[in-house]
Amino acid sequence: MSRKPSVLITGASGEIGHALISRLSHSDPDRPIVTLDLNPLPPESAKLVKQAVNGSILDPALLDGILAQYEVDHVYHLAALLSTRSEFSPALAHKVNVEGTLNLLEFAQKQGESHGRPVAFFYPSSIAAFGLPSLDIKGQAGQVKEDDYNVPTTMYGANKLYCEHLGRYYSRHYKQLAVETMSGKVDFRCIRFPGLISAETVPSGGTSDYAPEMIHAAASGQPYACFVRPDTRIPFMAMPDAVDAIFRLMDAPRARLSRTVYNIGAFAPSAAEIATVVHAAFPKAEMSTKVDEKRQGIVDSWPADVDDSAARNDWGHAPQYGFASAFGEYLIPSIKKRYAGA
Ligand code: AKB
Repeated sequence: MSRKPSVLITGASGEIGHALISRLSHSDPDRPIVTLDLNPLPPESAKLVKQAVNGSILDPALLDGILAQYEVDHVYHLAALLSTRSEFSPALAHKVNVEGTLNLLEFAQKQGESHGRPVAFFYPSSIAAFGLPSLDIKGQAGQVKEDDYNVPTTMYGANKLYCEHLGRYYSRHYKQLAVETMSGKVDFRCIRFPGLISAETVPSGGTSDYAPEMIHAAASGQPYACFVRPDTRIPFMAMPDAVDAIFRLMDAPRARLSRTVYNIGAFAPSAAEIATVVHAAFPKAEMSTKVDEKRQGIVDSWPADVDDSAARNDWGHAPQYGFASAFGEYLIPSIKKRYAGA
């Protein structure tokens, strides 16, 4: 049994988990990593963690077992059903995304009470927390601030927005009327991510997936029909910058943080601009457009770009990759290598 300060990562077999485990195991090799996921970890991640628990964040017995066995002082709660997937099973999405998050916040509070220190809790929110009412307003809104247009149209977006509030509650107002003196022990920190693009993994179940799907399909020689109009624009970020942002936010002194929830951005290309760079790198790629009106409606409700000045000022958000360098220096070379010989 280990009582060393440990990290718990839920949803660890997903895209962010894959990149986070690799970075955490190098930056802090003495801190054991415990993961909780319905799916087994890929072998390259599994060898970097102390224990990979297979199971659900909705299973209290599993969380109690981890609570008893480890002294967790960092939680990265990544498990979620993404936006497209959630629209097919909204009640299940609510269970996983909201009840699951509540379970993890309770877990963190109990851990903090048992070892007496605040538990740093990272929560990935999303541009899906926004809801722009029309394309005209989206066009006029430009870079949207955190507190504007918080009227999401999807179950996933509504879940993310509510969980941002739950985190703020656990962090700042927990049991404010209770007579006992036990204060909130959760140090909740949240980033609203744009669409993420990784060279290592292909996402599933999201609505920003058209960008990563386009490039992975081109590199692996598969035809691809993009499900949004060429003029569709939302913010994106390369995965290494997303993980870098998580590290910067988690390392920032609490006193520097003026908010619990931060927008971050890097670049905001249209689908046509993405197709052009992908085509330049893979001239034989067969790319077309077949608009899925329903998924298009979701992406149209997301902002064309975000104002991330609070993240830049408070904890030094500074993405390394812009649009040209994300594709030219990271995605295209790594993806070419990945599919070489396939
Ligand atoms: C999704 O498309 O659901 C996610 C997101 C933008 O949060 N990638």
